Amino acid sequence: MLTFCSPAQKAHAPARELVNGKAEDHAETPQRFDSVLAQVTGAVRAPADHGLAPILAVHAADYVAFLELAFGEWQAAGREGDAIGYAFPVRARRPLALDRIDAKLGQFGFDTVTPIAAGTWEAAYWGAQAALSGIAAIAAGEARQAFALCRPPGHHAGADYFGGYCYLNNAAIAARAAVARGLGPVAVLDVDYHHGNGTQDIFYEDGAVFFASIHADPRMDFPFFWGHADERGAGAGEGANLNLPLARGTGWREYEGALAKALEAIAAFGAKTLIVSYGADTFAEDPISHFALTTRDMQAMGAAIGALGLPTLTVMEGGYDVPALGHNVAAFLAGLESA
Ligand code: Q9C
Ligand code: ZN
Repeated sequence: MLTFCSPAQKAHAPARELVNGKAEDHAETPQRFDSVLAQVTGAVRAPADHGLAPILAVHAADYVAFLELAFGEWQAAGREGDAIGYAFPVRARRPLALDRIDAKLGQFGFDTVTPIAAGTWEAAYWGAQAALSGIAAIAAGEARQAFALCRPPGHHAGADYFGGYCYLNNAAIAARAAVARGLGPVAVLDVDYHHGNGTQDIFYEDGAVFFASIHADPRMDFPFFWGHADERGAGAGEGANLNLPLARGTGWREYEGALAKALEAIAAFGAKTLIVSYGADTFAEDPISHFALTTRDMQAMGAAIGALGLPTLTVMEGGYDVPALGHNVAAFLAGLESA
C-alpha cells in the first residue's frame, strides 16, 4: 500500500494527560509512528507540501493561527511543560478575541488530555499534508488505495477546536480536498474505537460528504457528548450522518453486523471515494479501550471495506497497544488490498 508520512510527525511528544484527577503518561506517543512504519509494506513517500489553503478549507483561520502560536505564547507566559487549558466555555461559546493563552486554550479545546507541546503544530501540519498527498495520488490515478500514517490523529478535532489527542482533522481535510478535486460524493467511514465527533461536526450540514462511525457507546466512553444514534445530520446533510454505537466488550461477530450496515449506507449514498478513519484501538488488548477485536479481525474488516471497490484513502487515527499497532494496521491494509 502506498504510504505517506513525514518524520516531522514525531515532533509532537506530549508528556502527560490529565485524566480522572491524575496526570498520566500520554498514550499518544511518537513510538506509535515507528510501530506502524516498521510494518507497512510497499512504497513510503514523504508528503508534498500543499500549503495552508486545504487546511483552511476545513479549519477556521483564527483556530489555525492559535495552533501555530500557542506553544510559543505558553512559554512567553512563563509556563513550564506542555500547554493545557483549565477553563472551558460550556455555554455561549463565541469567537471572542481573547489575549491570554489560558483563555485561548479553553476557547479552542474541549478536554485536558490534549496538550499542545513544542512540536505539535509541525507534526499536525505534516500529518495533514500526508493525508492530502494520499488524495493527490488517488486523484492522479497513481494509486487506487493509499495510506496516510497521520500522527497526531485527527477525528476528534472540529473546524475550530482540538481535543481527544487531535488538532487538525486529517480525514476531513482529505475529504474536502477530494470533493474539490471532483472525486465526490465522498464517504468517511470511521472505525476508531471512539466516535469521530470532529468529522461529524464538520460535515453535519454538508450533503457532499457522508459520515458513518462505528464506535463505543458514548454513554460509556469518550467523547461522551457526541456519537449517539439519533445524530443524523441536518439541513443539506440530513440523513448523511450515521452513528452505530456498540457496547463495551463487542467482538467481531457483532462488529461485522454494524460494519455491513455502514457499508450498505455508504453504497446507497452513491459515494465515489472513501476515506477510512482507521483506529486500531478496537483491538482487544488496547490499554484505553474495551472492544475485543483480534489482529485477524482487522484483516477481515479491511477486506469487507475493500469489497466496496471504491478508491480509498486510509487515515491513521488511534490505537495505543504500541507493539501490536503496526501489526494491526498492516493486517487491516492487507485486507483492504486483498478485495
Ligand atoms: N487515558 C483517539 O483515539 N480518553 N483519541 C483518555 C485514557 C481520551 C482517544 C482517557 C481518548 C482519546 C484518536
Ligand atoms: Zn480512538
